Amino acid sequence: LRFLGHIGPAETTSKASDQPRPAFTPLSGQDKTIPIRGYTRIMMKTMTQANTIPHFGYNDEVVVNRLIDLRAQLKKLASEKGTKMSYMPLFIKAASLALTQYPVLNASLDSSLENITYKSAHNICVAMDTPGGLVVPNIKHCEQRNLWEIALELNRLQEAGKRQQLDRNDLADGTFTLSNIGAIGGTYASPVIFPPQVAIGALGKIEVHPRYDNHMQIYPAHIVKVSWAADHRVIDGATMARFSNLWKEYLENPALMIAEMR
Ligand code: CAO
Repeated sequence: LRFLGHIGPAETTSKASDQPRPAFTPLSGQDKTIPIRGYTRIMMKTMTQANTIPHFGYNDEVVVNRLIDLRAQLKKLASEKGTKMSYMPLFIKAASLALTQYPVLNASLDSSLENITYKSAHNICVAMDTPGGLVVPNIKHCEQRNLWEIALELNRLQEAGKRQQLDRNDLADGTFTLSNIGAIGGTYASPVIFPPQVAIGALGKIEVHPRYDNHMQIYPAHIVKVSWAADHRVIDGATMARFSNLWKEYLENPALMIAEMR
């Protein structure tokens, strides 16, 4: 467990949807101006920069019936491993495996727009809703971590985010981002790239919908919708679609994902 020396035992966790942000005190007839600080200040800077990126959007739906079975098994074992197992570690690992085959999505563009750097590490950022606002820490070297290691690190970041005590290092050097807005609700989103990264994916809430199987029989499909955005200066739509297809294949057939893990 090369990366896990700093991780303590599992702490109490709760759902993002259970934790409404603290509201401002209702205004009482007077305007109030407050400085933009903390996580919101970082969001303002990065999103202003992101606004210069031509975004290409691509959406799809993923049937996660088998993934749900796998997650249920892992969830039962999670407390023994000192963590919790949500769907995020599975989404993250599938992304890392797919990035191995489509490294242009795990890259960064320099400010002069002359060079693209293919990053060797899959430092996958996770957008987090915290009492201090949106923050985007990353899990370093997802390509080298197993599902438990990703889950442990995600837990640590989530707990540190809630306390607004993320380290500078947790926020630095991310290479690709996933945003699980479905933890709060919704289906599709229009995620905004976190520069200098070149791609981001947003996940909706897992819902049951009727779908046809190969024999044209209707069955209850558990579906998660995904919305990708890529920097169209360096990534074309076909590459984005092929990456998404592979990520989807891993999640729809988790045995394939497990077979490809090192
Ligand atoms: N569909 C269905 N269930 C979901 C789900 C989804 N998309 N996402 C989470 N859940 C369920 C989990 O399975 C888990 O269930 P159990 O209690 O049975 O284990 C529970 O909700 C826990 O969710 P969680 O939110 O604590 O954990 P997570 O790992 O799924 O997500 C995090 C972690 C940090 C991504 C999430 O808490 C969060 O902050 N999401 C919001 C991201 C956001 O704001 N994005 C917008 C960015 S742009 O402004």
